Amino acid sequence: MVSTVDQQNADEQEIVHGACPHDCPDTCAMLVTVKNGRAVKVEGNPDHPFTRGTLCGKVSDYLDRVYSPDRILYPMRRVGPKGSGQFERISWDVALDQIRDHFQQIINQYGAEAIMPCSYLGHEGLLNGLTVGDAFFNRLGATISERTFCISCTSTAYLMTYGPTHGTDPDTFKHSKYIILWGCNALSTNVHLWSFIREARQNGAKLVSIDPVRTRTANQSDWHISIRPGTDGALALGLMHVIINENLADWDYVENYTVGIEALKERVQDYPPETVAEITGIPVEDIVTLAREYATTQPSVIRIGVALEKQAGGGQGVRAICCLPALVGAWRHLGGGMLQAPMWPFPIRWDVVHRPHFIRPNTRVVNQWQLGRALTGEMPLDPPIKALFVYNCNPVTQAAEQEKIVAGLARDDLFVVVSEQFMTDTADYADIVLPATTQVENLDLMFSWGHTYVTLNKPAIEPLGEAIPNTELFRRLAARMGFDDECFQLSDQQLALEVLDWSAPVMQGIDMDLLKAQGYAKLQIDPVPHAEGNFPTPSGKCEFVSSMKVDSNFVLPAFRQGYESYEPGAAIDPLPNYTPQRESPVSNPDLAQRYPLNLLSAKPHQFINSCFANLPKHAKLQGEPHVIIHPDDAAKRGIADGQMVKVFNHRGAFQVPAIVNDMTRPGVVVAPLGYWRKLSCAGTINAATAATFTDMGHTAAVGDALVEVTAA
Ligand SMILES: Nc1nc2c(c(=O)[nH]1)N[C@H]1C(S)=C(S)[C@@H](COP(=O)(O)OP(=O)(O)OC[C@H]3O[C@@H](n4cnc5c(=O)[nH]c(N)nc54)[C@H](O)[C@@H]3O)O[C@H]1N2
Ligand SMILES: Nc1nc2c(c(=O)[nH]1)N[C@H]1C(S)=C(S)[C@@H](COP(=O)(O)OP(=O)(O)OC[C@H]3O[C@@H](n4cnc5c(=O)[nH]c(N)nc54)[C@H](O)[C@@H]3O)O[C@H]1N2
Ligand code: SF4
Ligand SMILES: [Mo]
Repeated sequence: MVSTVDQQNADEQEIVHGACPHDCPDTCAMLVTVKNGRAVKVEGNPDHPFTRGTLCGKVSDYLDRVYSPDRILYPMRRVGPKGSGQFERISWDVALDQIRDHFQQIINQYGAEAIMPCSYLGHEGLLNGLTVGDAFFNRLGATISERTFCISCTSTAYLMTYGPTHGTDPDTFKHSKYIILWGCNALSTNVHLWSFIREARQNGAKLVSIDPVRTRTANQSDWHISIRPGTDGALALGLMHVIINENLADWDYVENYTVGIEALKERVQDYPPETVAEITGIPVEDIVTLAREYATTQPSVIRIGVALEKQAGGGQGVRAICCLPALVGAWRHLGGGMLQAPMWPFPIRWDVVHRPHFIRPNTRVVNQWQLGRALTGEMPLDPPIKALFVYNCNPVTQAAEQEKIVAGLARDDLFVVVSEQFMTDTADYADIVLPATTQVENLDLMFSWGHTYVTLNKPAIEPLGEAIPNTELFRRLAARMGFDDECFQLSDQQLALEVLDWSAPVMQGIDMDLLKAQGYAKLQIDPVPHAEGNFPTPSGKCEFVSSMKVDSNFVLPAFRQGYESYEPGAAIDPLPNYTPQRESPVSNPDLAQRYPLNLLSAKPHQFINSCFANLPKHAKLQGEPHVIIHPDDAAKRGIADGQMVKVFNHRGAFQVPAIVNDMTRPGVVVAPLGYWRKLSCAGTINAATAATFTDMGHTAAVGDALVEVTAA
């Protein structure tokens, strides 16, 4: 048992409490063994009730990342053509001077909005993560970066129904009797939840996986329901049709703790199982059986993944799914209800992390999914973007419309700074590259979007080379720009004390001393929060008909540097509905004629997004980039297993070997995400995806993409 931090023993070995920094719901508590100043081992903290002593296969080799010979350890400037990857070492002083001079010149000529930050959750920490640059860029008056890469759409739909509740605590999944993983490949993407699911199954629970692909999770489930992509809203409405019409609802719960049942009853009449079977491709009997089993086996719980939101109607689809647990009264029970992302109760001080008081009225906002459109001028911007500052993010591989991003980054008149650990596809286009620390080299405090523990990460070793934490980067930049505001003077230790509201009821009994001693602490939350309603919505009830003021342009301020105002968009139906895919035979028959296959992207098992894809051990375990195609679709095109194919549409193309396998549905092809473009044959999946928004939260509908596949 490790009960004190930095336990020192006779041979100068110490164990330091850490936390995995990656963009993963599990936020594992790590123990880092340090010997003579060098980290020699990372392992999962055995005491942490969610980590349970193991790290995943990616991060158990974290030290390969830390000590990789490819780490960026010094500031560099470009000496070859844009994108050539030719750089020379410079000092921090020269790097900061050059950034200040370029910024100053751009501000004088075009105004500060010509500068755009670009960042995401490459680091998940409250100090070094999503919001680390916000105070600086808000103070600068730069364009506001709208960062909706993940769970913006899902969260909007969830909040419309339930408000900011943690929902079903994942720690209680072991009490469930019926678990639905809905568009969630937990064995790859939320692996620590699996041990709780395993316990539930040992106690007799049934596990259902709803996924167009027979993933490793679907394979391990008791029942895999293969669904046509983007039709989940129709399935949920169809399930409610059966539950309501067969009188399987918990009417007492509905009457006392929900609003809008009459409207919902009427809406679901449009979705009888026969219609839903047509839309979803799921047999009628399966729809009916699923509805009956789900309603009558309690406690039941639904865990939704993130891919659901990447469809034109993804938000309303998630809204419809959200209604199910209230309809059947699953919230009454320990281990019953729904899990989206239990991050809502973390008492984050948004005023501290964003410093929104710096934001000037009417500051321009640009969405990062649409970076390619913004950089190439397709999106009319006045002033144009003249400088891009990238940190915690790798847009070339991760954002949609890759060809446009690459073309935009190649602009000679665009000044690009990239803070990174490695020379990513994006860093190749930098004018200035800055070295960033890894997690064992910096302090951080972690929230989680997959459990309800706060975790402390203490630095275990000195920073390598001249690498610095993101917090220090923005302190240095602020000083160089002459910003003398107090917030830019705060040390990491001070920030750690400021970013959370330690007096919030959920933090009762938790202080920094406890975190230093134990490494983590569980928020004080109710394990059965909604047995009697109590939802944090305007009505205090689950809202089948939502009263939340949202429209298609609403984005949570957390995803836009704390900026609240936005241009009104299209109205959103306050009652869940089903919207067909944008790129489908139903909505766009001409396009479907030319490009008949739906391209999906899967999160890679051995990488976290694009992190680790450049490390030899991880790349070997993950295997070659590929596309999975159903045998019927392959036969029609004369494609053999292993053959090199071109996957393409009007937006772009990538080339990979085909895997011919019935784990995917006819009409659906799947390619894993995260492979680096420069380490791939030609392009990667985001060459073919679209940056067009879904119905909510300015998420890009990257799963709603039609392609054709031919022999290369
Ligand atoms: N190993 C690993 N773990 C990760 C990550 C990683 O890159 N690698 N990334 C992390 C991040 S950032 C995130 S957001 C999460 C994502 O976690 P998940 O949401 O679990 O991951 P995805 O692979 O995006 O999608 C899950 C499943 O949804 C299915 N799917 C796609 N479209 C649809 C649809 O329309 N309907 C239904 N029902 N299913 C659909 C896919 O086939 C896939 O199997 O994972 C996190 N964890
Ligand atoms: N087609 C398609 N596209 C997708 C998705 C999809 O399902 N399909 N998923 C989307 C989702 S859910 C997500 S979350 C995004 C993820 O998109 P990104 O957040 O861009 O993905 P990462 O690969 O995690 O990139 C993070 C980068 O940050 C760097 N980094 C890590 N730590 C630090 C640090 O401390 N300092 C600095 N300066 N840099 C650091 C890493 O080295 C890495 O290169 O991708 C989205 N893109
Ligand atoms: S990537 Fe996820 S599962 Fe792996 S160690 Fe980090 S938090 Fe845990
Ligand atoms: Mo994500």
